[in-house]
Amino acid sequence: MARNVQPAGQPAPQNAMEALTPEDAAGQENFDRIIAKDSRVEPKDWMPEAYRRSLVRQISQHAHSEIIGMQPEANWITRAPSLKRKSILMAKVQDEAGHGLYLYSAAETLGTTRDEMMDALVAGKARYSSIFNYPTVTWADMGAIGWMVDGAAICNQVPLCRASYGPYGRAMVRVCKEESFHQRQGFEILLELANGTPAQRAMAQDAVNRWYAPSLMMFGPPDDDSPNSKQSMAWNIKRFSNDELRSRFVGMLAEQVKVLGLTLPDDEIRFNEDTKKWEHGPLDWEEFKEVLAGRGPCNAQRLERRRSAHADGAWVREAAAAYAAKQAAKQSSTNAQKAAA
Ligand code: FAQ
Repeated sequence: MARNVQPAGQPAPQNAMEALTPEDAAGQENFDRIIAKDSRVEPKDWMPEAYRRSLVRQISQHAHSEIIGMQPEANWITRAPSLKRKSILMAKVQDEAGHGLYLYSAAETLGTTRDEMMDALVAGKARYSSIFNYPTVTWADMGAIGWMVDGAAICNQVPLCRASYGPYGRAMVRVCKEESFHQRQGFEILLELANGTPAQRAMAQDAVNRWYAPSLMMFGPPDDDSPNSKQSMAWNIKRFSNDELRSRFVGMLAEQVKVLGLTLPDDEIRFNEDTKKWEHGPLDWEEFKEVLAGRGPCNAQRLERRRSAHADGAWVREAAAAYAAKQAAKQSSTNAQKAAA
């Protein structure tokens, strides 16, 4: 497969088409046509190296988020208040593992191995969503995560079902179906608590208060501080800007919180009739930067847990590799026997 091999971080030549081989120039033309038609780029298609890198960046971060995102909720499986809640929570956490696996597979189609991605994660070099660096201190946090975190994930990911890269868009379709169930189960936990004893109601309100701002920050920095958005939107990977999606999410929360009978910890939420957009109060972007820099409340704990899970799983990887090698040897000896017969 021919590739535009312009190294990372180097400016494109003045006349990029002049610097391309004829094969690459034809590939670029085909790629531009696919994007202009709002069609799909598939793994075997030629693609610009920067497009490939940006997809690996986004998809691998997304996969890592799903995997690290299992931790805050797994923390409550043994303490779920009933067998029903326990089985729902276990299923949800398993779903998140599945999402991580679809996404690693999608990233692998771009030529990056799962081992490379996992090594970057355990080495602390890879990003994952800021949201998973906050602690889950009460059972109501399971409700708030489902309603707000999965809700934010849905707002962000439904448009990604139309991402120009085929394997990513297709993975998102399935992920979004499962996220919808996750959101509803979270909403239902909060609804039950909100209609329970005064203490349960207070616990639900406290969880909503704590998860509100971090869930809004999941959409990424404000548009004028988002270095990747413009190009990602030009390539039809992202369909809407970070602020646009955040505004839609606020509108969704503002309506649904009424059904819960709870409140959002933000007096400045309003629908602006002129812009037709939902507005919210200021967010603490310094806190966001601290979390991204690895200094959030649970960053160290999350990474340590992932490292030990990775080390504990070494024997499984070794056993699977040994089994695969045995099967391959068996197959090649069968092939050799057939060829000789
Ligand atoms: N956390 O230029 P932009 C879930 C980074 S899955 C950490 O705006 P972009 C399911 C960004 O990577 C949640 N880092 O970047 C679940 C970039 O750094 P880089 C994950 C963040 O890519 C629920 C830099 O800041 N979802 O919740 C964050 O255009 C419950 C500048 O930002 C996805 O990953 C952040 N919040 O837009 C699981 C969705 N925001 O790479 C378990 C796919 C920004 O240049 C339990 N990803 N950064 O070093 C996306 O849609 C985009 O990548 C954005 C960021 C919107 C996250």
